[in-house]
Amino acid sequence: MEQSTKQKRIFSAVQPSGNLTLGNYLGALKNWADLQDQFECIYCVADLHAITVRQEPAVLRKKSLDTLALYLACGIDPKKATFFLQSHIPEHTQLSWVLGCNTMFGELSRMTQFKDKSQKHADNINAGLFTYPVLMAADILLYQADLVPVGSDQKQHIELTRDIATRFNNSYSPTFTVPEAYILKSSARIMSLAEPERKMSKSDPNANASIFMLDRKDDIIRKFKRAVTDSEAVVAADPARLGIYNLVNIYSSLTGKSAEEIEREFEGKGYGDFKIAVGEACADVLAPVQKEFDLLTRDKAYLDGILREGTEKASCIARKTIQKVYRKVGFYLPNSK
Ligand code: ATP
Ligand code: LTN
Repeated sequence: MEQSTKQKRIFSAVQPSGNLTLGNYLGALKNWADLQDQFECIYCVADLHAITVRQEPAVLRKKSLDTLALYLACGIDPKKATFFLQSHIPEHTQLSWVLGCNTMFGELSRMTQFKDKSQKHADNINAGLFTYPVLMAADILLYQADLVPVGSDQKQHIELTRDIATRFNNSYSPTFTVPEAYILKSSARIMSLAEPERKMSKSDPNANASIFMLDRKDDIIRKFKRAVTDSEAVVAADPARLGIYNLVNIYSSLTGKSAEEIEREFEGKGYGDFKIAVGEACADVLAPVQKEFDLLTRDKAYLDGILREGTEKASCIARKTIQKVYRKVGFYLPNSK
């Protein structure tokens, strides 16, 4: 039993499109660290994805390395997991083209992230924004991943990846592992502190809406204190009361306490005490990550070494898959002597 779980492979990625948020941490990174002992893990910094919206080149370069440093600072061990930048492995774009020719326009038109982002960036609805899920499918299928740990906003993309893989396997012959999404319930969708009906997002222009993983303790507490709630003043995991429900979920994910335990802990107390407790718990969880991040980012040579090693390992797998795919679709490959 243990043998078979050991061999399962995990793939995931975050875009270096800004400062990582508490949503990225609870929805993705924290789980990645928890999974590394059970699975073979490959974690990528999705810089190709990031340019679907405009990026300042120097900032993108810095955020890419910062994102890698945050992966490591969360306790993901480079001896156990493989790390690389998406743009360092050309097979991602190669496979993306082939998969794009096996993906329907109608399928991509239904993607809610495309609809959201084209509204947000109405002046730049580029082709990459539209074909983004094909590149994401290529990321996952290239490594024959079994499981993809993500927040629930990515579920639709993983469903599409499964459809593309199944279609390709049926049209040609079994080629890709059909992956499954791995989504934890309480942290699947951390909501904005300012507009709790929207997802907390690193590209939200309102800095008070998101807690950033590198925020200082006083900023964290201030933002939680200002978080939008309601006038009932009863701490409860009630999905109809979006703001307080979100805070209970965050506190639960940070502390491991169940919703019932939290309701009991704050019975008869107002929102003020609860918000401070959530802020303190959050600052306590992020403090060691921030400390480690500071150390890591001072040692660029170490980070570059991790990338070199990871790129080499990931390239071996990627090369094998692309060769198989090229052969299956009928691209002529000369005999190597
Ligand atoms: P952007 O604002 O640039 O679109 P983002 O903050 O939505 O970025 P992504 O890079 O798209 O972040 O997501 C990286 C990972 O974090 C994905 O697995 C995604 O599902 C997860 N994630 C992002 N936001 C949240 C959230 N609010 N709650 C839970 N998980 C999240
Ligand atoms: N689209 C993802 C980031 C991402 C990803 C992936 C996640 C790019 N490639 C492959 C999982 C697997 C996002 O979170 N917006």
